[in-house]
Amino acid sequence: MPSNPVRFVTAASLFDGHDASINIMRRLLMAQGCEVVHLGHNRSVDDVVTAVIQEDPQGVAISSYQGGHVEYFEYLVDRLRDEGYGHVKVYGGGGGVIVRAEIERLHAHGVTRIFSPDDGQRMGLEGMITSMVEACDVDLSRDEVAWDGSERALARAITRIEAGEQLDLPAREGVPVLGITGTGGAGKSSLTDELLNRLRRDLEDKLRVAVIAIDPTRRKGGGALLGDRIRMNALGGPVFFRSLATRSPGAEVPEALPGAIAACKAAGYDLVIVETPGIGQGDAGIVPFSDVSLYVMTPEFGAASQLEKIDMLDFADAVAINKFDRRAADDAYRSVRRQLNRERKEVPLFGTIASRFNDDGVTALYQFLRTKLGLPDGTIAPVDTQISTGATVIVPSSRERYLAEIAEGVRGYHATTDERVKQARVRQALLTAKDVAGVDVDAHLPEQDPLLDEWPAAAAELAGKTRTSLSGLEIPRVAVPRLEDDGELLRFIRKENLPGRFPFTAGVFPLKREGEDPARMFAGEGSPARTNRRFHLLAEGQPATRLSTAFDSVTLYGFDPDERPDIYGKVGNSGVSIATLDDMKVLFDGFDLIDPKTSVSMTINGPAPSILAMYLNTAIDQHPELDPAEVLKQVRGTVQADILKEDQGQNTCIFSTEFSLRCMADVQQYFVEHAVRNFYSVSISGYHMAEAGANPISQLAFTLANGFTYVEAYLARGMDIDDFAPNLSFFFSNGMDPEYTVMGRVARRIWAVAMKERYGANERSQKLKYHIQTSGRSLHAQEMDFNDIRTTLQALCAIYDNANSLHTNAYDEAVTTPTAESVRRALAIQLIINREWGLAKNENPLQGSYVVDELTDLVEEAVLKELEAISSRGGVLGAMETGYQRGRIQDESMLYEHGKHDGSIPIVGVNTFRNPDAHESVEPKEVFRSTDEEKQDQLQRLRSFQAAHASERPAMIARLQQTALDGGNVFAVLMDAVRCCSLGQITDALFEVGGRYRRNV
Ligand code: B12
Repeated sequence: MPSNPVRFVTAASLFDGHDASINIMRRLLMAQGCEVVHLGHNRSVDDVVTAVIQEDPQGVAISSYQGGHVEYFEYLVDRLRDEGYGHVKVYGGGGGVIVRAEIERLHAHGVTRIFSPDDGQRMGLEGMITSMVEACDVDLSRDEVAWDGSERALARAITRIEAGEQLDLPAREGVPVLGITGTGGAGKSSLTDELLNRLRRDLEDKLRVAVIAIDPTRRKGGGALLGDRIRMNALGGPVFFRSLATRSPGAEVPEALPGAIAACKAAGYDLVIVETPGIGQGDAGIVPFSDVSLYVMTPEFGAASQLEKIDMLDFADAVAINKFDRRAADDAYRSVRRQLNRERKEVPLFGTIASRFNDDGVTALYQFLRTKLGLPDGTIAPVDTQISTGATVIVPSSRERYLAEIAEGVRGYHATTDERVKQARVRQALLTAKDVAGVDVDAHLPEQDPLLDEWPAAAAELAGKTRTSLSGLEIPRVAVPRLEDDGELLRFIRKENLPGRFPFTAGVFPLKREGEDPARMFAGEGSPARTNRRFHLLAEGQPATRLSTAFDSVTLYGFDPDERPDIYGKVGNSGVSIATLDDMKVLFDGFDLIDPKTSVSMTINGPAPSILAMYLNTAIDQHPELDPAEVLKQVRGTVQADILKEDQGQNTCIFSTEFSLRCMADVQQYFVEHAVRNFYSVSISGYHMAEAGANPISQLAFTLANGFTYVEAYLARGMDIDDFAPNLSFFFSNGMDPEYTVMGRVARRIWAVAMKERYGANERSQKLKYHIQTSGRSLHAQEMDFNDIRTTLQALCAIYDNANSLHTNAYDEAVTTPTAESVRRALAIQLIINREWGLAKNENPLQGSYVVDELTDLVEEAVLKELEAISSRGGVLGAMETGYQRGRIQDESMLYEHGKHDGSIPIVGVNTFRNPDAHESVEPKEVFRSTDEEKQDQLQRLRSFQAAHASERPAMIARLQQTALDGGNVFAVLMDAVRCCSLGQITDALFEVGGRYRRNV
């Protein structure tokens, strides 16, 4: 425990969603008594420096995995020094990605310490954190900053006030204070952010606003998560934001609050907003400090009698029922109105949806508060409602229980199976009795089950379909069960069946495609031209061209390359840089995108519609002889585009979730209208959640839940299930745990049963197809050669389970994107299994194993329970609002990482069977870094594209924005827009009409 209050700012670097390690570190920092201002992923140097200036911490801790770390950390240290914050210690890590030479360079430049995986193993997780806390345990309140009203002076003044000092600051009267409080989970910080956003726009940044956000100090350990800043998109300009911990257990407001407010006033701010946590319903602690107070609640307060216990309903100047899109919001509104009317008729009550972009309920609340606080009128047109209107409904409330109903449906299916099995057995027994003893059984004889009638023909289809071993044995491609008991046979048919038959447990195709390995290797590096060469290398000698595109981080976040150091360093690292349609054309040069043997997958999510539009236009331009409509019908591939798992695991969200979901549906609608049948509009992914730390059950349950959410959302948009379900695909990670053996089996069965029984979908729609990538997190920087062994086992699992496509990771996974040499070895792993490995001649090796059957049932039941758990939180979107999935994934990640570091999970070469001769991990001979020349070239190409299309752009951007505002199909316009706008230009334009993503802890 530190002797001074120690504060840290934590984040993942710009365009970097790898937050697994920083989430662990920030939790450990809190556990060791620190106050942590967590900024989350994708944070620019400027975001971090601004946070340092306003929050006045002793240290910052950053993780950076996606390349450009040298530029990022050096720029950070320089900026801090320039701003007068050279005393702030800078810590970082990025696994094996930051190689030893780079660590040395960064230390020499002034970074306090970069922690490598070797450090982690040597010092332990707690050890690393203790060393940081000890070094930062200094009393900042002793260092006075001369009072000039600057952010720096104000921030330090607050630090000193928190330490109990009495400061003599100029008093300023007449500055209004707005107090915001409410129940936990009511969305107070989102609402505060939306109010700030309107204040800034409405008053054109003329008003200086200070925000003080309070979070409780933990009783145990004294640490605090200061989790409001991460939610704020409206910071910048004339806004000062400071997070405070209560520092005394049980208090709603810290003792320093009055002093902090006075300091903000003294520094010349025109409005002070104080946001406090609602600890109990009874608390109205904020009232004495505010001129105007707002109480925020949700429709879910329970029985109307609960309202009598809420003190704030007696004191607040305004009440907002946030999350007004929840079920029974209208009833809640009436009950609260009634309660208010009893005592204080004049108190206005608002219904707001702060999570929705440009919500008119929030605008109404804002306009009321503006008047009440005595602020000047602004430019936003007045709204004449008190509650949100025209709420977009993603999943209609009448279907809110979809996940629970699916779980019930699957259980019901199994119950029916048990019943039918019993009948089949009775029938067989009676017929035997009749046969053997001549008993007259006709009166008791159940009907023959039709599935049993169909069986002999199904089994016969496979007769003679064998592969010959070197010893001359005929190995069945699909082994048919040899069951004599009708009950057992029926159970097999209902629960398993042969591959290609409902419920598709063993696979969605009767037989594997011959002459086409399921290999699909993920690749992307540097410039489009360089990646194009890698693609040709991977495709060489393969009967089919199956490419998978990794984009660099700048592209993943929908931006354009730029000279700014924290952007520049990332151009062409960790993937290929694609900013324009011209880049896309170079990327796929020499590949015929409508060849039936060519299919391309693209890992892109936030800006997926723009990148997809570039891809489809590339295919169209490759074939000037064909009608574009014809090209669209033929093109084959997948775009990941799964925004739900982005919020839950991968973090490349850029637009508001609601806008992203709408764009996904626009793409799907466009596919339906243009008969794009061979392209998957989404790859519903569990991979990223697993790599972020989710265990296999959570991975599977969260992914299926997301998949069913898309189904519900598209149905609600009026699309027909069989028009879109075949465009959905899935993507999982296969790690080392036992559950991975049955991942595909469980996924296919649940999906098929739900599709058939709940949604009445046809057979094509019932088939769940998925890609597997072996687990990256299971590969380590230590004893890298051993990684291939892990990958081989995971690949074997995938192939046995009939995955439809497979990426095998390279042994240097923990350090670099694969080199030509390492990727070749990785590809060899799956080729060896497919072409050399004996049992792989058979295509259903898992069927009939007792343990596999039992595992399938166990995993399935665990997944169904999780679906119910999500359902009870309001479905996937409801659970996301409270960070349920993220929280679960972080807990599970922590469990694994602790086990890895304390040795309770044995990892060969890492925490057991360690190489006695090596003290430091051996780094690979070659690591990938994009060259300066490539980066410059990309900038050049971007600028010339922009210049060439400068005149067409304004009208196109206007059309795009208008379509978004009018509710038209955004994707249809993007198909034109990519011809004259770069990726970053499109993203910027859409931010203005779709809203930005709001991060969650
Ligand atoms: C998990 C992971 C993911 C997850 C991230 C989930 C999440 N929310 O964090 C997912 C699947 C989403 C992902 C995606 C991508 N990833 Co990734 N990912 C990894 C992986 C497998 C593990 C990293 C990790 O978190 N490890 C767990 C931590 C706790 O352990 P550690 O890394 O060993 O760190 C130790 C120390 O360094 C220290 N530490 C680390 N950070 C910090 C910070 C502080 C303050 C302290 C004190 C200590 C500390 O703690 C550990 C102690 O032992 C690595 C490969 C690998 N095996 O390392 C690739 C890897 C980092 N990813 C990579 C890439 C390329 C990507 C993508 C860009 C791919 C793409 N083009 O689409 C995307 C980008 C996504 C995005 N959002 O921006 C590359 C980076 C290559 C490079 N820089 O040259 C890697 C190396 C894989 C590879 N070989 O290609 N990834």
